[in-house]
Amino acid sequence: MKKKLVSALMCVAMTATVLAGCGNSSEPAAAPAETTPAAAPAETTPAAAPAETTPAEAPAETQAAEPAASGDVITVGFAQVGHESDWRAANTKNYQDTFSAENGYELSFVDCDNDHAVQIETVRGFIEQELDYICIAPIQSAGWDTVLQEAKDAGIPVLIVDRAVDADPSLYTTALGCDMVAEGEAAGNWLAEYLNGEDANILVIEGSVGASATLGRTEGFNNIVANNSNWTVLDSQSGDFTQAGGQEVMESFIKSYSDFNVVVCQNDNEAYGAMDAMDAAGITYGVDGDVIIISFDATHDGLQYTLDGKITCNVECNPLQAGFAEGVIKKLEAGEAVDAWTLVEDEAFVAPGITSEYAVTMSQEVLDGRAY
Ligand code: GYE
Repeated sequence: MKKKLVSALMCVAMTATVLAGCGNSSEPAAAPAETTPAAAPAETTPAAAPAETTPAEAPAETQAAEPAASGDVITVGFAQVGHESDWRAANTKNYQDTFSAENGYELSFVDCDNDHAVQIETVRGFIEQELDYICIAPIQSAGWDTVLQEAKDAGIPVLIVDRAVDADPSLYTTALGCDMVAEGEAAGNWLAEYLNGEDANILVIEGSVGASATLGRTEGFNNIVANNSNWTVLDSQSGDFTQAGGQEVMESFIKSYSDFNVVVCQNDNEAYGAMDAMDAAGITYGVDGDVIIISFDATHDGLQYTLDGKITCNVECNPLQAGFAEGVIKKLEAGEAVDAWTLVEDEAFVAPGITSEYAVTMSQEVLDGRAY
């Protein structure tokens, strides 16, 4: 049941290696339709568009100046976070399927193994190779100004994908991803509705330190905690978005706390590890147990556990984001302006027998209808 990260590991490359053939047949990528022009109509970055680069800004030899219409292959570098979770594996596959040779791309995919310094150097390598476009899924939100300035000086459009950076938006072309604060708030709002006034003693297994997914989900959930005076967050520790990390943190929580009724895991893999730790300690969880588990991601296995009533609420983050990135690149190739920010929408799911204004009730049909 608990998935191993084989497919992602098979695609790991520590150097900028072309792995476009690693994915299987293309799934239809998510359509880049859910843009939020209202949120950012004017902050387009025409200077970053290949068509508008001047020789002074971008050496004439860079392929960034060649539009797709010329028939040239478009080179894209993707500095991916790593292979820490099922979500990441689905996200990687989606990029490899979308930016495939058949679709006219040469993808330089680099798994940065959750190492910020490696990720910065990876982006520098993409700049040196004069790739047409650079996609970055930032491991951490801080520390990006210098290398983003270097990419801008080289005239290479940068797409910040999945997670956010804490940097001046003029340093990159566009950003896209889920609203992590809204995800945290959805989890909290659902919990308030479900508990209906009962006390909550909460343990939080956070994601990777400094990642915007962690910061946002924590902030959003805490916004709702602040409205509920009978809720206490007993502890909050990083499980690094991994199953092993979730298990380790839960084991240590179990040693320190005996009176808790809610465990919030900031992704599905951490929830699998937390369940293993509670199983070993004889602690019951789920709709028929003593502890409510809230998870994030809503990947296939996470939703199977939700359908089984083990995870009570699972807040989605849609990993199929490459279509949005491709939509941006196509616009830039056509010399069109792009939105500064594109929201990838998501929803929440709850175990059978629960109805919620914040979440969809799980059924086999819902699970079967999912693309990941
Ligand atoms: O929740 C987690 C992954 O950035 C949204 O990263 C992503 C998070 C996702 O490792 O499973």
